[in-house]
Amino acid sequence: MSLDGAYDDANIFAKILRGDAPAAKVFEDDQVFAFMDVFPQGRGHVLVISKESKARNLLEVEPEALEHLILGVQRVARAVRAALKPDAIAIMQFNGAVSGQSVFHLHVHIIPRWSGVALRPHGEGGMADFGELAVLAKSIAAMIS
Ligand code: DGP
Repeated sequence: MSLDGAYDDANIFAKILRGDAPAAKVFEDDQVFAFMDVFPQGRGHVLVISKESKARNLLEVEPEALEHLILGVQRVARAVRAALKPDAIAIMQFNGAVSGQSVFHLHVHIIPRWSGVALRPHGEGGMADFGELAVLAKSIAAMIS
């Protein structure tokens, strides 16, 4: 899908928000939802999405929803740092299939990084064990402030 197009209510993140698909939840408030990426590029890979916006990408999102989203990203990234003690944290976001975007509900990746540990390729890593993701989600959630 290109940068242009209509929001599809059947996308997997919309299903997760509706409770129609499972997710290892890290954090939720009125505006944002954070959960473990099931195809993680590294240990502790979290996704943050807007609950209020139907923007498919950063170019479409309403300013107020973007403000809530990025504040949610900062809050969750701080919790990831506290829980997992990474050496660094990559914040990534893709717009359009050619950039690597595969789910067309705006989302931000939070990926903790450790020195000497390579990142798995975007969209090409295997599926994580859900039980392990649930444990990680709980440890990160405990550090949300
Ligand atoms: P992007 O390629 O930027 O659109 O990122 C989409 C991410 O979503 C990708 O890292 C894999 C992840 N993903 C795909 N399907 C699911 C799912 O059903 N559950 C979860 N938790 N993550 C998913």
